[in-house]
Amino acid sequence: MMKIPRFIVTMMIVGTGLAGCSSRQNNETEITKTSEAQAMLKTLKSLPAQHKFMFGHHDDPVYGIGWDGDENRSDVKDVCGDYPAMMSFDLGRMEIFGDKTLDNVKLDRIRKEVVAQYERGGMSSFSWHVDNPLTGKDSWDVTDSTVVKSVLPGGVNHDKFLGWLDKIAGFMNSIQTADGVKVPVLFRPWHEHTGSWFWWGQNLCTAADYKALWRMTYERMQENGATQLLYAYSPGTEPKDSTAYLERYPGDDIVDLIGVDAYQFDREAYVQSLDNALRIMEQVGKAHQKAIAVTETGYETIPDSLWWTQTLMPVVEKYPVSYVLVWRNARERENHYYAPYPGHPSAADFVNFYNDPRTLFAGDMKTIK
Ligand code: BMA
Repeated sequence: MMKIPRFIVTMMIVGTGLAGCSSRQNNETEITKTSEAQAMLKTLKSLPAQHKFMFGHHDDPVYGIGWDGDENRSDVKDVCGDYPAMMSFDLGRMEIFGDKTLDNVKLDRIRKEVVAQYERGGMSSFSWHVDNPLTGKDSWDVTDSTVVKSVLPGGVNHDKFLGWLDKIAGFMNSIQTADGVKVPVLFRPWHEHTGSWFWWGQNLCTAADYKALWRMTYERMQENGATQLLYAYSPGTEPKDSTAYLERYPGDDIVDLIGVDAYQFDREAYVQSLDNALRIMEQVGKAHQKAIAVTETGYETIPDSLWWTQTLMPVVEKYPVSYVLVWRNARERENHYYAPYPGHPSAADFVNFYNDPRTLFAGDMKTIK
């Protein structure tokens, strides 16, 4: 049983009178997750035993190849007839802009889509390509290795950064159904930290500071009452064994799902590294009782017409994954897409992947146990 942090106790006392709290509890119970978040986690964990996994796509319903902002549209749906079961969105730069993200998607639109996805039985997750709070540049600015330190307690950017976390929590808390239920979502901050291309990456901070960053993030979300969140830990494929995979793991009391972000450049290397990562994650997932998922993957432009059934499926079918998510179909950047669109050479193979009884799309979610 985890130690109950002081702020939770405070929240339990002040939180008992809050409106719209769908899983209100009395002040003898520890509030760590809403009942909706618990149900979401239960579903994620139950899928592998049913030999099923969810297919996911980033920014799926907000833009695609040749379109931007249309309603009720999705490249995935245009190809196979259904939305992905998992959608993901990014919150990068909302901490700066307030109303839109770094990929120029309005927060109002994301909120609406996350609610719609929940109501059709699907799930949503969020990554956060957060700006570098020390230099004012983007999350890929790795010119300074004191940035993580600067946001931790005692650091020059601590207060400013808590403000950014509050904005994230405020947005998450604003995603509610018409009945005032906060929609449960998977939050996946500080991703790909085993590489060194983000300011929170491997060579940019110590393991202790990275873990402290996670804990501070989690605690601030809890303090803001964002108990509808599940949390995903998502390294890249750099760790070659479970010790390396867990080197910066923030703790079982925070993390709900463990993942990997793995992209194909060379087929052999991809298959090998994804397979190795999943083998490690299967062990870690069992030992720590966590769901596992391929939190980001893909082959940019999918220049292989049989990629879905001949490359992706043969690796992921060997492991108890809850979902597999491909990255976005950029409308503003040429040749930066990871899901097929009508007429794409891999569309027919994607339909075969869709028809495989093991893959779940949004319409399948109401039928699973
Ligand atoms: C990256 C690219 C960028 C994008 C970022 C956040 O992998 O797709 O173009 O801004 O993700 O979505």
